[in-house]
Amino acid sequence: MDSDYERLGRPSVSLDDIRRFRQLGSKAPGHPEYHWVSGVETTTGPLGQGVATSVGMAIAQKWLASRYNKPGYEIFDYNIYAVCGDGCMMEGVASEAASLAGHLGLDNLCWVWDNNHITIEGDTRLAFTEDVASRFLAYDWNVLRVGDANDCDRIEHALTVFRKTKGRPTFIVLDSHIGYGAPHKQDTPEAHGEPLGEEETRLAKRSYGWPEDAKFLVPEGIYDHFKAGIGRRGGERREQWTRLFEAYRQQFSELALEIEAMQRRELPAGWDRNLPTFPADPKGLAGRDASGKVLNVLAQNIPWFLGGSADLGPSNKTTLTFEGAGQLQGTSPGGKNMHFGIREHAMGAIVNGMSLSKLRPFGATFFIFSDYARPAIRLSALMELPTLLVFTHDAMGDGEDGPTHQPIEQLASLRAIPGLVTLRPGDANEAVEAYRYVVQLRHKPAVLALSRQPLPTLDRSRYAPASGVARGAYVLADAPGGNPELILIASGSELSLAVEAHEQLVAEGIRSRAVSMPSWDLFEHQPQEYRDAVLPPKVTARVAVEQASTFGWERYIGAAGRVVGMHTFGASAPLKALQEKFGFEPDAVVTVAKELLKSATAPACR
Ligand SMILES: Cc1ncc(C[n+]2csc(CCOP(=O)(O)OP(=O)(O)O)c2C)c(N)n1
Repeated sequence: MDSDYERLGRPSVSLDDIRRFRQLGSKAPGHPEYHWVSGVETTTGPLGQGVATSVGMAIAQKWLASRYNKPGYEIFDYNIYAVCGDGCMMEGVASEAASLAGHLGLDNLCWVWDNNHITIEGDTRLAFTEDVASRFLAYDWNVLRVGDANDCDRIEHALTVFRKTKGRPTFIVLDSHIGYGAPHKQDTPEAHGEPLGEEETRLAKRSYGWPEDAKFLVPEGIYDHFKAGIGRRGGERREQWTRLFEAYRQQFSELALEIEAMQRRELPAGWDRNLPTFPADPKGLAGRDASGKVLNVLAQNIPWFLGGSADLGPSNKTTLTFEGAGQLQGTSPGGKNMHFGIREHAMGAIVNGMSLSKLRPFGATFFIFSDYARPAIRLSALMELPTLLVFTHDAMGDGEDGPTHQPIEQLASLRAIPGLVTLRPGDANEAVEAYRYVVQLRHKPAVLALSRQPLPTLDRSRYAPASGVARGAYVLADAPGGNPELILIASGSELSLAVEAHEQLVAEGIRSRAVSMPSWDLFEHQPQEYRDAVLPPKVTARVAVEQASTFGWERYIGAAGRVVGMHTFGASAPLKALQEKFGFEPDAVVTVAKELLKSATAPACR
């Protein structure tokens, strides 16, 4: 796997890579990393994440089969296998995902639990004594047991039962011994994370009947054995599939084109057809409402664009309402409306699994609960997957819900994830442009933070076009004649507030410029000249307005600037009262701006 997409016909990991295990540049890194070697289907390492991702892969396989398979043409006919450890069984994300997999009856999914009873601190009895098998039975999985990890016949039998089981995922409990064959380390935590050591390695090799002194030994005949076995079988299967797909292309050319575009992460022609443009409107539209309209257009134009919410669809406005959108359920695996249930973490991982299978999935919840999905979002970025998370209620717009529901540090925290595009559009047209941008991403995930409350739709005949969103920040309104002495910078829900303050300042003869900055990440990627044109270095009087943690804003406002932001958690009250309490009103912003200008022009103390 590389940025040109899977390339076949060359070795993925060399023996030398394995010799250089965990060394810089080795293709055998500490944990399996997608993008680094072909054959690694997902990055794992944070326990539970891999198995949760496998549920997304299983959902995707069924969705793909449902849309593209035709009688005699089983184009998508694979199963998904995941091997998991005790740690995976303890992690909540695995339980969330297993619960949904059971609900959806994903009979294409098989988890094999390496039940060796050992984790880092010792025996799992230290902290883990539940009956895991019963738990999975309760999730409505088919639970099988193989009492000895070395019993290949029993393993084969269990896998055969899996392949024959319909309507339920399969969970195989495989009893095993960590460090098997190492006489002093077997069944101990030392076998988990430390090298066995020279002597113990020798003894382990002896117990296998392996040459004791040889290192990185590939015995005579192994390559031939592989070539004649897995190699030949794999080659034949691939050829068979390629022939089938060629025949499929003859019969179903449109669908074949879709499959190929999807594999390359390209969009179909006309993907942006009917994207709305919203007329100026002082009352405006909520970011979530604009988003809902755009999602419904995109999901119609892009056949493999689908998703849903963690039980907040009506609030996130993510429900796909067009005819034929359908529900994605066990009995209708080809639907487009997903219901993740209240399982944000699993949602993040499932979206990753779907994206790894080349669909364009989205997940949704309140922005505050992005925290619950964050580990999976981080992995989307690490894997360079074009996933999309739609987070609504971007600030204090949910007023009465109070501080538990009001995001403060979430923006700063997501902005800190390398490679993640975090976008907080400031009006309905910026929301459209945000989607237009992110849906074209092929190797980056994106997060949208959208308002709950209506935001004025800015008059674009008066202000700069919303297409500036694609550059991360743009001059929305400038000082008359240019040459500003003050810059107001805002994003999302506070954009119209900054515009009002700007108008007031200009009316008072202050040369103010209003900059809309929906995405730090995109702005950082612009050439220096562009960034300097938007934020001229010589203008040091800068005020950022954002209903969120002020953390990080120094980079744009400099040492002399001020942030109208949040320094505490929010509070439970109607939005208007909160705006007043926390200083998010035009007059308050104007006051801060004037103070700043005054201090900048005050004579220096002697
Ligand atoms: C989310 C997460 N928490 C903690 C760790 C650190 N960690 C790595 S391995 C491990 C123990 C895993 O035990 P098990 O799954 O039984 O693996 P085994 O000992 O069989 O190799 C822990 C706690 C991690 N990788 N991911």
